[in-house]
Amino acid sequence: MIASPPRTVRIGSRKSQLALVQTHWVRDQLQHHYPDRHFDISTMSTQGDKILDVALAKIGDKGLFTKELEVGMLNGDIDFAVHSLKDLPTNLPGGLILGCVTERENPADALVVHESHNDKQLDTLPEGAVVGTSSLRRLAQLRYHYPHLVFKDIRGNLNTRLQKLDDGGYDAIILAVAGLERLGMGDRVHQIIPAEISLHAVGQGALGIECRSSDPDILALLTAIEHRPTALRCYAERAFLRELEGGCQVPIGVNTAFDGDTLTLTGLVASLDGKRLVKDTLSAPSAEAESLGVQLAQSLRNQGAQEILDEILAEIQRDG
Ligand code: DPM
Repeated sequence: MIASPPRTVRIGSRKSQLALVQTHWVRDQLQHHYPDRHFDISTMSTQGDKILDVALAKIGDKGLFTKELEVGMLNGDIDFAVHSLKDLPTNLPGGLILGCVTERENPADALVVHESHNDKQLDTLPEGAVVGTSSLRRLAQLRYHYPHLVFKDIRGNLNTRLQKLDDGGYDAIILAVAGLERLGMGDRVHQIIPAEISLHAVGQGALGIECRSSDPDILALLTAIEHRPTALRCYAERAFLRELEGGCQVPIGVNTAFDGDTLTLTGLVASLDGKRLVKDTLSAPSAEAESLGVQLAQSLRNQGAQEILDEILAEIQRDG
């Protein structure tokens, strides 16, 4: 009997420039490991790509950038989807799993400045300088440290945001280092924001591949590009977020590091006015990554994080 040739692997991606760069990178890696397999990319627009004028935190749907791709996987139109891991909800629809996490790039945030501030850093931006971000996490932590700065929403893809900055609508904006670097715009990173000032988002800087839990062929292929230390760090971070989050974007930041097999997780919950920060650090062996995240979440709750989360949820619902 002649075995039938292996099926073509269909990869799903959002259409944004960043998403396509990430998906092509994954495709190229897999093609290198499996020269005889055929890989195809299909692109889809997600809700998050269509709604560009509303602050993300107010849309409130956690699957903003993933839902259409998930329907595609459950229908069998595509076999897996490549996401920025930080955009992948911590609870996935039944039948789908986080099948693979790739090696993380720099997970920090960057300050990007208007040319008139080329000689400044976060510490030296003048009173009243307008800083663009739509991330409640960035907003709350930066307000805490720099109450004299003014924060203003900014939406759109990376190029749109950089254009709005260069056109003078903002004195500075905050973006992920990893996104700028992947798009070949690493030269726009003016200052890497230190973890002591602002903790990064859960999963930031890593790619997450979502696939059907019942698809051993795809799961086996993906092991070739899995980066275990990144995966363990992100499991801890995602367990922390899953344990804390309501149904909306809240100011939650993390940092993780390995020392031998010991994983250390720092987590933070901040109030929107930047007046209160609840922050703590715990360590555990890497095999206990998920329970480390859960434990840290419980510890922050006991230190006042729950009141902050309840207030934010009420505020977002009130503002509709
Ligand atoms: C999520 C947030 C943002 C993105 C919220 C946060 C930033 C939104 C904004 C969950 N997704 O980080 O607190 O600043 O208005 C996003 C970016 C990347 C993936 C761009 C960015 C690239 C970096 C990566 C948008 N998603 O954060 O500057 O892959 O980690």
